[in-house]
Amino acid sequence: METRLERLGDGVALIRIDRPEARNALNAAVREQIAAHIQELAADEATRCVVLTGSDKVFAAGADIKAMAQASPAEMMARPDYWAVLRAFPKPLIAAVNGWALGGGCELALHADIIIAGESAKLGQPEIKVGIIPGAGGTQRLTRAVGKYKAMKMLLTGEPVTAREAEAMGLVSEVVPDAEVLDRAVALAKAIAALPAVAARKIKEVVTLGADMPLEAALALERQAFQLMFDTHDQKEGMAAFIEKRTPKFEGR
Ligand code: CO8
Repeated sequence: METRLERLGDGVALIRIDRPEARNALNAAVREQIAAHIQELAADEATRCVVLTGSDKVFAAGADIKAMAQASPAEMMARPDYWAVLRAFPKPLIAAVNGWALGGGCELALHADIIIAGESAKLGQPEIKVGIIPGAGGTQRLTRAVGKYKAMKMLLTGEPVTAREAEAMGLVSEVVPDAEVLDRAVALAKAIAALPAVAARKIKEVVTLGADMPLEAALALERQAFQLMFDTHDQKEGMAAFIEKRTPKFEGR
């Protein structure tokens, strides 16, 4: 297996990409396995938050160039869209990035809701250097995350940015020492997993869908989700606990 799924307890699962001989390049097997893990975790009641990581040297070096160098457009079109599973994943997803996150690897990180990067991490969209363009959201998610002028510079030159540059442009949530990336991501995941799960999912849904809607429609979506919270156990419990000055006991419903 090129990936591993681990249950860390406290509502957190960890997916590791482990294909060191190809710098975690995302061949069909890796993409299929990630999609299978994500699908399993989406259906798993006990999982509240997921961390996705690579190794300490590389998050992922992109799509597998060797597996597509001779491909025809029809063959590329016939490939399963494993990314659809990630796009539809309703639970918070944290990318823990050490080393290179390039091309499809950077796009994979961009599917996450929070990105924790190590100080030595480098993120980039080098597709232009091999004669293609990003194909899993690099022209769209990256531009929405950092704005046209930072995105264009990365996309048109293919040059990566450092973790600190990525942080300054809003491409990562937090930069930490390399050795602390996974621990920090898992600690954040556990903190999120301990909070009301319905609210977490609704925040993800409203932020993600709302980003592509006109403001008034997005605000209406937010209002409806906000109102729906008042039908959850965790809203009643959270507010009662605040008023009674005690620790809430959230049940994820
Ligand atoms: N695909 C296939 N093999 C790769 C890839 C890759 N993306 N990256 C590295 N490898 C292989 C190398 O070919 C080499 O294999 P071998 O030992 O057989 O020669 C091995 O991994 C080690 O690579 P390096 O010697 O280059 O390792 P370094 O540590 O010196 O460098 C780098 C690491 C900087 C990550 C370097 O390997 C690199 O630049 N890789 C290519 C990065 C790149 O161009 N990525 C973009 C690919 S295109 C893309 O992602 C399009 C996305 C489209 C949609 C997504 C669908 C999944």
